[in-house]
Amino acid sequence: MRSIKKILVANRGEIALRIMRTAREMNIATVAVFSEADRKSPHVRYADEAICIGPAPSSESYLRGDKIIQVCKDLNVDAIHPGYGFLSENAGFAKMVQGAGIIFIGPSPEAIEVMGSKLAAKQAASQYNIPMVPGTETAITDRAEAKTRAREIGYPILIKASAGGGGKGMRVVDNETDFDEQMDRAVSEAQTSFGDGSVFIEKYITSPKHIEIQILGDQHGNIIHLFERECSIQRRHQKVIEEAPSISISNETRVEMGRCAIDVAKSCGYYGAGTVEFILDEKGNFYFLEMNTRLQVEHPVTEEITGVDLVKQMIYIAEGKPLAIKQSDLSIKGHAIEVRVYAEDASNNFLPDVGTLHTYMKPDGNGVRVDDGFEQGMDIPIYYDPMIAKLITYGADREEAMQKMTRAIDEYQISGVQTTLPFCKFVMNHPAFVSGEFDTNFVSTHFQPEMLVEEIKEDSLKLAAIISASLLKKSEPGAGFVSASENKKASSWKLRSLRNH
Ligand code: MV4
Repeated sequence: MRSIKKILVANRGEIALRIMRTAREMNIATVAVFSEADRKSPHVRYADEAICIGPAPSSESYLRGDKIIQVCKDLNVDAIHPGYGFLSENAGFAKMVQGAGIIFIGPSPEAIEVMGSKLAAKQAASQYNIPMVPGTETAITDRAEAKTRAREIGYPILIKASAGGGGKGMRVVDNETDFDEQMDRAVSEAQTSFGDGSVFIEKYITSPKHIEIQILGDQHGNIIHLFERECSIQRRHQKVIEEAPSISISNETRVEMGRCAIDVAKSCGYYGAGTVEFILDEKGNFYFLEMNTRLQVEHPVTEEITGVDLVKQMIYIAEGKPLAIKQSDLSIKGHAIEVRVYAEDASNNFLPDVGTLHTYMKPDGNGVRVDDGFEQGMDIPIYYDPMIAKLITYGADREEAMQKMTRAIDEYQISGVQTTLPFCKFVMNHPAFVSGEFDTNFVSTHFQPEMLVEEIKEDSLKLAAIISASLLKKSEPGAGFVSASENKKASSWKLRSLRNH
């Protein structure tokens, strides 16, 4: 047991703020690191101390583990929270952190390493009774043998890179004629992308739902699950809408999936927060795919339905405390939905649309949570993921959460960049989404860019009205976009950063 008094957050944007807020609630001091592109970001102002670690490209800043560890030494930092992306699933970094006598708020380097290899993960999980998609258990070395196995499994099959993840390095093979060509491509892609050409094959489940289970494990071998998140609405492996609970599984399946997720975590001695990913086929059978060894983007929906602050639990676990929550303490209350607001133009093939947030007014009110890392007037840098915010609504049931989401999307006013909000509203009101009859093919099955024309037109009219109203207001003394209370907040932030620099 070692208590944490100061945390460095090795990340940026909304997740950096998310983590620092919990730290502050726990009376833990916070250190931000930032790149030259993020000098004016809210996460930098919010932190008690902030250090610039390099130029804009992440390879020269947020991925510089050596610099980040040096900052920890200079500022007497007890622990690093890596957030998601960047260094969060880098076993080498976690090891370096530990080696420097700093706590890594996350799993052990060994667990990161095992789960970072899909084949090693499946192998570890195979000690337990966990359903897995039929396929090869080891990397393919003999092509003729692999073809025989593919024929046994039955086409279509999927070739996956063992070192891949999030859909990278996957290839569908429809029939034996295509096998060699696709295998060559998969191996060379895996080699160039991951520096590891190991691939394996699985039966291809053509219309799956993506369901994942949140788990928490402590350093004393206790592991609990916090139910599922349904993440099927995605495009090109980028999730757009997530919700909890899933309307597609029975309570029996939920209990069984939870048990499997806990066993997967046990198989690698897991501690910290983690997510075990499954796919569900049309018949309702589920299969374990892989485990993500980080706090995920979509974690808020789990927080909403369970009332658990996952970041707080991660910090307690990192301090060596035993989990204070028992499985029997947990239940699902209500329903939560998250939409990701990306600076992307959905009517133009989701092209990233970087620029300045001329107008940025977020929704509010009962059941609405916005996790963001930007403010009005800020530029969205080209160097990083174009996610502006996560909009989360919570209701007594799914219908109420959807109603609140539609209302919240209507209230959200952003100008200067195109966003995925009109697309999210389209999904929220689509019969297939409302009825729950959707799978990972939702976007390609139900969406064409022309469908957004009306939405966007309506939106820009509303925005024009708001902007002209605010221009009128600005000419009155003491009025404008920013409320008095927001001004006060901004000035206390300013005072804090002045004290520290
Ligand atoms: C699959 C699959 C179908 N069959 N495996 C994509 C991300 C990676 N985590 C695993 N993925 C998939 N694996 C078999 N055997 C379909 C997908 C998949 C998918 C999974 C989850 C969420 C979205 C997806 C979109 C396309 C394909």
